[in-house]
Amino acid sequence: MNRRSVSPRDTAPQLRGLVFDVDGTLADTEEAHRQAFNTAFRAHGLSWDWDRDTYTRLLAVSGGKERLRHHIACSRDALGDLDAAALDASVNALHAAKTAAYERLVREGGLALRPGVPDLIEAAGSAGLALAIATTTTPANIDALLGGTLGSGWRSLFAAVEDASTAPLKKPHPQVYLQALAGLGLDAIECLAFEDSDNGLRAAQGAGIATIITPTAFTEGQDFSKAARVLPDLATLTLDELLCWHANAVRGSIGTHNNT
Ligand code: XBP
Ligand code: MG
Repeated sequence: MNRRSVSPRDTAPQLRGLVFDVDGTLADTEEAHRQAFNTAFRAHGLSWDWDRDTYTRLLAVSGGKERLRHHIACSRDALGDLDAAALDASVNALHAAKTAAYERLVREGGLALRPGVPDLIEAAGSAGLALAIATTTTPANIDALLGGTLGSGWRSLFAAVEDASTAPLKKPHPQVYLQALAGLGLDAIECLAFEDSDNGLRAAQGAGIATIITPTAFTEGQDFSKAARVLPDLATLTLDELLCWHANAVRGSIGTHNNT
């Protein structure tokens, strides 16, 4: 029997899934989030006003509600003197107002997807890759953004959508990526992740997924040393390049594995 030696390349896992972060990756949304937070503060009679520098620092905390709690604690605001139930109620009310303001901004202002994102989603889907979303943002925000950019049928493009409602442990915890892999029914080595922040990179890495970073003005300068690639955007990225990068990343990990 002809026993052709099987090289690692023959049995190397293929690229079968792409997992996308939302805010900052699919679209440059954080300025809209920042404005929505400030609109909610005014509507609730609060003097808080998060400028870009402040918001850039606060983005180190994933999750809008967690970010509000962090701000209340760090600014020693009077809200911090409330009992747990009253503080919960205040944070939830503020965040609901912010989410409504963000939805209005997105639906009226028409945020576009970042360069290359629509083409990559289409090419990957046509090539039979499974797509997933792994975000710490609120489901309503995803629907407002992707409904306005990919159309009302956007959900059918993604085999799995994991968000703040399904993955309460926020990035850099890997929970949202682990759940996205489970939703895809794929192993980490069969996927690539797309992120914009070091929190997101650490979350995807925690789930074992090689990650491509496209920073924004809010995240440039963060530590992306463990990323598979750092690109200004996805405008010139081709599916063939992705397949080649993935094959190299897998060979590298197989090589590492064989040397251990
Ligand atoms: C980024 C976040 C979110 C948004 C605000 O999400 O951390 O909290 O800043 O949205 P992603 P919410 O993982 O997509 O980068 O107020 O709904 O949390
Ligand atoms: Mg992000």
